[in-house]
Amino acid sequence: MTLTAATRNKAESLRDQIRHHNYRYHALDDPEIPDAEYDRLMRELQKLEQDFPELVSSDSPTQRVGDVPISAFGTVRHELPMLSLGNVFDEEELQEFHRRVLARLELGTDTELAYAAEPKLDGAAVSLLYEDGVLVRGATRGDGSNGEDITHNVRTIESIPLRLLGAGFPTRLEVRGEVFMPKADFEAYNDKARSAGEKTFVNPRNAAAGSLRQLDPKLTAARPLDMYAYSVGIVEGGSLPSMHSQIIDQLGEWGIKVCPERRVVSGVNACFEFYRSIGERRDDLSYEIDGVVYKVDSLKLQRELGFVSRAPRWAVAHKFPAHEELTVVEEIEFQVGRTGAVTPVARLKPVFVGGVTVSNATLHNIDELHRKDVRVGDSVIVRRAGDVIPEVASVIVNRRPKGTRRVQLPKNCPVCNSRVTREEGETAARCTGGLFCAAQRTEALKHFVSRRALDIEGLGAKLIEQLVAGDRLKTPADIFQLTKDELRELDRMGERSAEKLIQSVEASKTTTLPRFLFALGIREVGEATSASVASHYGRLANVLAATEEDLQTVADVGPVVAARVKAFFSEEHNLDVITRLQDYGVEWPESAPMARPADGPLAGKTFVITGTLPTLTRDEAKDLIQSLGGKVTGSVSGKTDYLIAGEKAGSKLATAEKLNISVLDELGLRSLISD
Ligand code: D41
Repeated sequence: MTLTAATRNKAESLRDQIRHHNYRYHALDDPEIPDAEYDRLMRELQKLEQDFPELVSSDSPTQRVGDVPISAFGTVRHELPMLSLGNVFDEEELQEFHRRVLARLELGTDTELAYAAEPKLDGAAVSLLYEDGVLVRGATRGDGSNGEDITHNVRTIESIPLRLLGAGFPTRLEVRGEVFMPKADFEAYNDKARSAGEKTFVNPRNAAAGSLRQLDPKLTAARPLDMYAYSVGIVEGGSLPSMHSQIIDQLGEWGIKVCPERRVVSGVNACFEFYRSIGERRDDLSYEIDGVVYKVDSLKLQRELGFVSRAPRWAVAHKFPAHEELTVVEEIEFQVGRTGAVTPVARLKPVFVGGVTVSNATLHNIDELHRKDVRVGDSVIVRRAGDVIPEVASVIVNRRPKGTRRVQLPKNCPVCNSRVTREEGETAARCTGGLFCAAQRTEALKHFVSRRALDIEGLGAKLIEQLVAGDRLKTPADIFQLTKDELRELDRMGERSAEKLIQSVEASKTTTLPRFLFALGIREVGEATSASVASHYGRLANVLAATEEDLQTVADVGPVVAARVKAFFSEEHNLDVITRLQDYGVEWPESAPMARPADGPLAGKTFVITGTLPTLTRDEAKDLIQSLGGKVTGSVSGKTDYLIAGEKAGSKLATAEKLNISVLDELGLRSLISD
């Protein structure tokens, strides 16, 4: 092969791109492209440099992974460089890695070498220096040679011990590991940011890296971060075991958190088996991983193997399919849900991500769409992790074509043309068409027949859409008037399927009160709330008769849910549907309402709880009061006897004071009970 000018230019262009992305990733914590795309650029460059070694220059990004950090933090020079990890993407590349290891060690090709196998956490690598067992310094990995001093921030992470436990540790010990934000905390953080109209994190890794680099440690402290150790650096004034796996175990005994999913496996096939088994459980793990890592377990063999250009020859990362990929937005549409919420959805050029082909991604709500400023034609990163709905994580603004336009919230419903409005303080825009809107009707019906509601098997989404379009279904009650003959006239509906459907409609008539309440699709009333309301009132008549105030005495029901329930049952057409459903034979066993002690020490008294109490949660306080015969409601009024106020009590406290209502703290409540 001859080296042409075109190839030379290609290599230079790849280097420029990679340098740019290194800067975005390492210095700005704001990567522009998904890792998978970065890996492809890097591999393309590596391939070129392999084919044409004369192309390799000492400043090529292949010769150094990462980039010098630029920041307001002090610099820490890593006395021993923090190495990087090579990648393999399939079984063949893994076999090749293993063959190279055996060949270098001059071991036979059938040697069952011991590897330490561990999940590869997707967070931020850090170094923790302990002197005489005391944490004296924390640093980011940076480019591996120089990191940033983040001592104040790592000190706020609860699972990082400020002092090692036990004894026998080297006088200087550098622990290396990965700081991460657990998936559930990441989702909760983003949900909260989204409803507050604030910027969200693109993924848990960014959340961890961004949190570690807060200038104010108080901000880091407020982020739910955790860490697992994966190796050591400096070891002076003492010694450690001779196997990697034993060193990690030892760190665990000194109080450092280590990953519980680690295993020592024998041979390359066992490595692959580990990869498969972790891959199966990937979505169930509480933290995000992007692969697994195999390390030759023996330190003696590690030393023999050494490293090339900053990556050890004795370790490799085996990557999982990416959770983030690059694609193009072909269209932005607005979908109307069961409760009328109008949600922007991106139609995408299909892309394989997280193990499936994705062609739609949610944009959550109009504010989020505007904050990210996603436009038709944009190159975007889609993210699909676990069972989370695929979402547009970010836009690559500098790849935006000319002539794109900002997307506006439609003034009218795309389905029924009713006005679209936004209530004060709500993130969702809503179609005002109610059940007149075919989309809301369709979604309400899908919900009504779903597995956790009336569970009508065979009445799928496509069928409901057909029946709504043909005006055969307007309300859930109409389902029970469908006849076999009219079903048979529908597309793809044979005699037998029609027969079976009629049977499952018939079977669904015998249900339970919690299912029935849930099936009605009252806003904010999910499965748990339905169950709670059902067991509180025992029979539907009691639910219908309950006042808003009384509804608030149900466990987990606050003022918002109580208002939604009351509003639903105040609508004449909803009551009509319920009557018709019962007329057609929908039934459930009824029971007596939950016993409410009428003679407890708090009988006849109405309480409101606000703020944070020192030892009880609000629900615990509510249970306590109710178990003693008291009533708990959500808002302060003339009927309130006591306000139980904890820390950060707000407007309710002011109202109570204005109305001259007795205010007690938790201690006051307890003494009221013991009187
Ligand atoms: O969980 C990880 N992210 C992880 C990263 C791990 N389990 N082990 C690792 N081992 C190494 C060597 C083999 C170099 C000690 C690593 C990393 N390195 C690593 N993390 C970031 C760059 C390299």
